[in-house]
Amino acid sequence: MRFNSLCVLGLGYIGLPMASTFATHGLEVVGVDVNPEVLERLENGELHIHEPGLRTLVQAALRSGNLVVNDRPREADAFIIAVPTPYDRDRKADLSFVVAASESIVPVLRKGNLVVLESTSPPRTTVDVVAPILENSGLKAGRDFYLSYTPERVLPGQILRELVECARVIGGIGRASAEAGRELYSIFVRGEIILTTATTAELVKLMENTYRDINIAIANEFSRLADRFQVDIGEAIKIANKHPRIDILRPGPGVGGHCVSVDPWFLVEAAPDITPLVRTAREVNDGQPRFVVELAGRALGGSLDGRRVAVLGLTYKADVDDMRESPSVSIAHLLMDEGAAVRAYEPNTKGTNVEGLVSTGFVKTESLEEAVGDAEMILLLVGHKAFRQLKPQELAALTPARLILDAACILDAQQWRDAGFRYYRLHVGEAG
Ligand code: SAJ
Repeated sequence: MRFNSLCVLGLGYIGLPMASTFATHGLEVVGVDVNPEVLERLENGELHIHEPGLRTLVQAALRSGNLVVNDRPREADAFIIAVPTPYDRDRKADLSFVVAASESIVPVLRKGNLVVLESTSPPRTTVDVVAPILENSGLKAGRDFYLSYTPERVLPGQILRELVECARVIGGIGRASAEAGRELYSIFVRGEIILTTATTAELVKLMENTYRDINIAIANEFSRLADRFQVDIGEAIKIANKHPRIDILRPGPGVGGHCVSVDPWFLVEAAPDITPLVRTAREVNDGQPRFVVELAGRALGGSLDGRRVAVLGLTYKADVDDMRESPSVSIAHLLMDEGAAVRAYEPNTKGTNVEGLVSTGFVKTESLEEAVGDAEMILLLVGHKAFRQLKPQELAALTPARLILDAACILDAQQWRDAGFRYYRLHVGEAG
């Protein structure tokens, strides 16, 4: 085997599972992170992120001795860059972590090494940003060392399974770089491995998340139409999806997380003149929290001022603990801006502190009971398992509220109406 040792730069949601998986497949892996707290916790076998099965995997990797952590890369056969690529206030890609990681590899880069970028990046980042930095070593990409781009495509909540089973696209600076990437990833990937160019692979990744964003945007826009025409959107989509070529996604409170709500902007930034659809879809999805708040106001008779609203769910989607870019958090802010008293319950995160919310009078409760105890309205925002299992009688015993707006579109309308609730699913009105 060509690869016996590996450095993984960035020990977040992607880098840590990746480093641990390679380590449990026999490679000597150095996991690199610039955050000393992350390193200290890992050295004690503790994790800074939550993902099903990850703790067991990381602990096994550390126990085997194949995974060690460090604050900078060491010489190795291969390097994987898996650092964040956030966007800044102007919605421009912030490549500073990719640049810093690439620079840190330069002193230890040797002839014959493979460097792989996994971070979601604007088109041409591998060619125009990473290659020139690495070439400061005096070695030439594609000739003296291999350089490829392979996007992570795993779904939070199912990372460990998808890491192994999903098809993987590997784009090289030249065919030999792509082939070297295949040799490395075929150590554990069971899905199909497709070889292409680095820029194609970058674009493929952005196309995937943009396609999802646009499809969610049309579902969200349909929910506004359904409200306008007094139709239950859940029922309408269910019927439309019986058509053999229609598959409308679920409308909801908006699009959050660190991927689908961010990546389309990389395309808009790279080619603003030819991406009006991409931009509009982003704007539609970013406008959905405002629509939900408007519905909440109407359901309460017009004004939110002084009204007591219980928000159920604060993470960006169901059954994860991640609140980054969460539409629920935006909705809580908007409700407070309108003068509502908000108490929110999030079963997947501990503690009562949500950055930016506590200071503005927001209350995050430790239990469902505390959140709904004196509420006038229940605003269901995330389809967590715990909420899908909610029974009307159980909730009725905890709260005086008999008004529920189900923006997650998960409850059985008839069941809640039969139990005496005014139940609305992304519409407000008597029809449906
Ligand atoms: N959402 C809806 N309606 C739907 C589906 C999703 O409103 O029908 C919302 C979710 O509630 C959430 C957001 O969209 O707020 C994104 O959730 P998601 O489950 O679609 O995706 P992520 O962000 O968790 O993961 C995506 C995945 N990309 C695609 O499915 C194309 C994953 O495969 C990628 O690896 C990941 O982005 C990433 O890291 O880029």
